[in-house]
Amino acid sequence: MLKSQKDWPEPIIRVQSLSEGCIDSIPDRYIKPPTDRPIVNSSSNDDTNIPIIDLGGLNSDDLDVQDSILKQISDACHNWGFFQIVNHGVSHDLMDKARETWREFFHMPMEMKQQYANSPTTYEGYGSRLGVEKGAILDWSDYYFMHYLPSSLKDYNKWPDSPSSCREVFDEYGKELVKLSGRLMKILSLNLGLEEKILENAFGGEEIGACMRVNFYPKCPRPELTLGLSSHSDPGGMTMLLPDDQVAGLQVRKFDNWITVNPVRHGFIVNIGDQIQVLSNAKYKSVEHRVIVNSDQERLSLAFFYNPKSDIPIEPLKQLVTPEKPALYPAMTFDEYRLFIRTRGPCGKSQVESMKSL
Ligand SMILES: O=C(O)CCC(=O)C(=O)O
Repeated sequence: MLKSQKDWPEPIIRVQSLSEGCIDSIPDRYIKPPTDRPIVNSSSNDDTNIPIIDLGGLNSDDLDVQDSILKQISDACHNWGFFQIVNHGVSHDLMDKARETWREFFHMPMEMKQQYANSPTTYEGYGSRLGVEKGAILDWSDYYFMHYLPSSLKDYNKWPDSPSSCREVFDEYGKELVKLSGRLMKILSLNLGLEEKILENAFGGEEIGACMRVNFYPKCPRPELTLGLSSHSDPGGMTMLLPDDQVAGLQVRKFDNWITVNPVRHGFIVNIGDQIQVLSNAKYKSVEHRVIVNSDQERLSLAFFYNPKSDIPIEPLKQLVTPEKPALYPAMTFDEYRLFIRTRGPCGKSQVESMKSL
């Protein structure tokens, strides 16, 4: 049985400090095995991108327009597990402010950021690794992790008080993203042929969880040897990613290929997490993704995770379990589930695959 650990197994080194200090090499701890290394700066002209879906028509009175958006989301979930949304209702100004506030945070002097250094007990605060295995190969990124919901976990003392806009901006951003996530959860439920509140209710209704990880990927002199974030599927319910508006880096697995996402301006990248894979009895699948870094530019992204209440059992919805399609997963709480990535770090889809009971 995995247990949460109080301390990191080794002294924490900030990747940002490494990046500022290294000219043309990176420490061995960040060098991935050859099979995991990315192909960077490939000259391929492939312009494959994940689907881009305009949600504007959801407010239309025309039912055909609404149906067409539901169908696009359904296709994107089945074919990609990822899509980008535009006209989603979140103010562009708020999106820009959120990004700028966090960029400012990561550019503050190290002593100020260190006040928020995190531990593996809750992960809240300023961090530089996922997983607590001694000697693990690490990713080329720092991050800031914070809870938004339930309100019992929301602790302003664990949110940076500088830059001064940080708390106000994240409060507003969280509120908007919870609203948007709720709308998408309804669509995902309807697309399963079920009542629109089914997924939300299975997540715990009013008591759902939400948290955010702001990822900061400093410049890296040897991007072909490492990853900003190793391949993983998201352990939670659904993720709304605000990517960097200047620098690409997210790659999504499509069969044996890695597709680099070309972010659309003022869009969010949405992806299905493991908890929705479990609830839908694998009708929806979480998809592996990873992040590549580059030598010329740093990159920043805000991943907002919309999750089930953490202490209720999550298992395939009974409406989706039949003699022909028995339950593929046993019940497990999200608290138990997320200990895996918190202990071992990002490991592809190994956790949800290993849970399969058939
Ligand atoms: O930085 C990105 O584009 C992706 C981040 C991500 O996958 C995560 O935070 O789980």
